Amino acid sequence: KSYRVGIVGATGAVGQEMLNVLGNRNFPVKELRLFASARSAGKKIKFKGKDIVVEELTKEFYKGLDIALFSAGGNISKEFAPIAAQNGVVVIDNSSAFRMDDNVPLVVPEVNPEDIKKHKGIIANPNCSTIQMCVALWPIHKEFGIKRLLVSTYQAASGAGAKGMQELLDQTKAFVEGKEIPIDKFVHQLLFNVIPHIDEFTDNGFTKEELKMINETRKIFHDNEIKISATTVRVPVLRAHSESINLELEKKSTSKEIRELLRESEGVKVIDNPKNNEYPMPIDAAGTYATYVGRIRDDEVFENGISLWVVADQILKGAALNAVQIAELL
Ligand code: A2P
Ligand code: 11C
Repeated sequence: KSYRVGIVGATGAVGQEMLNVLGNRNFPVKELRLFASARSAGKKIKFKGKDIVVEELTKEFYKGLDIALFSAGGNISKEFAPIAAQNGVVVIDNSSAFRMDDNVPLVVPEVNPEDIKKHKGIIANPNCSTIQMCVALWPIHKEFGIKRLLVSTYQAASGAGAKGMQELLDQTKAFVEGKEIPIDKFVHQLLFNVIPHIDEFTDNGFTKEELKMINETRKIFHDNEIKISATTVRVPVLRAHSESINLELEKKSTSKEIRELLRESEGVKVIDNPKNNEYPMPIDAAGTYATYVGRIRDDEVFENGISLWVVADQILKGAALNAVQIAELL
């Protein structure tokens, strides 16, 4: 069997990679349709050597589709995803619009694939920084139980989409040419800076990005007992997010055991040879599918403490790849 697939937001950073991942993984596509704003309508994009013309997204877009992959922002998802779902199209939505909705499964295929069965037309793809953390921590949680989790992120410009990456490049060019640094997508200059602010601030002082990491992880793990705190930070990296994670575990373990466990875990690659300067870095993770873990160490800061470092291409595993993996499970 093969499927009629639509990509909403096909011209965006994630949409483009959805196209690549569908092709690279030989997803059984009978027909592929691409949707974006009126600005992009008529533009041609290649899929498996053939040109596909981008269509403007309208309320009729769902007709003739089996699956729709959405990555055009929360407002577009809120408006168009329910229309598709009500008409029998299964939506895999990369935005934050429906993630915490009780009727919407929130799925990382390496962690909770069985949740897909409960869908009522919409399946949510988690936030990128959440996905890579869940892939790395789920095997540890299953085996040793995570009681407390502290995470600080180092998130690339690509998290803000194609325009985010372009802004970092434009700022670099302006700096080299001695021109005024353009600031638009990020609230401050990102070049030569770090910005401890991703998404909007909420009343409790945390940003929405931080709350996504906390709440989505609990939903995906089906565990509301884990104590989680997050600080999410934008860094002047083009692509791939990094995370520093400190864990307090229920059961005693050693860094050696954790390293061996992760070596056997689905979707994870361990790179942990600090004596040879080998550890995961965003520059190496960019463009690849795995979630990389390194710097695994016993940490006396907590009882049964373990610290580690996690890196993944958040456009791929954090978005496009995870969405296509969900479609494959479907
Ligand atoms: P477009 O390129 O026509 O603006 P990114 O996350 O990289 O910024 O990409 C956002 C994606 O969402 C793009 O494909 C963009 O299309 C799409 N998009 C933005 N606004 C709309 C809209 N009003 N209707 C349909 N697609 C939209
Ligand atoms: C970032 N994680 O890096 C954000 C982007 O909830 O899907 C994804 C926002 C979301 O900026």
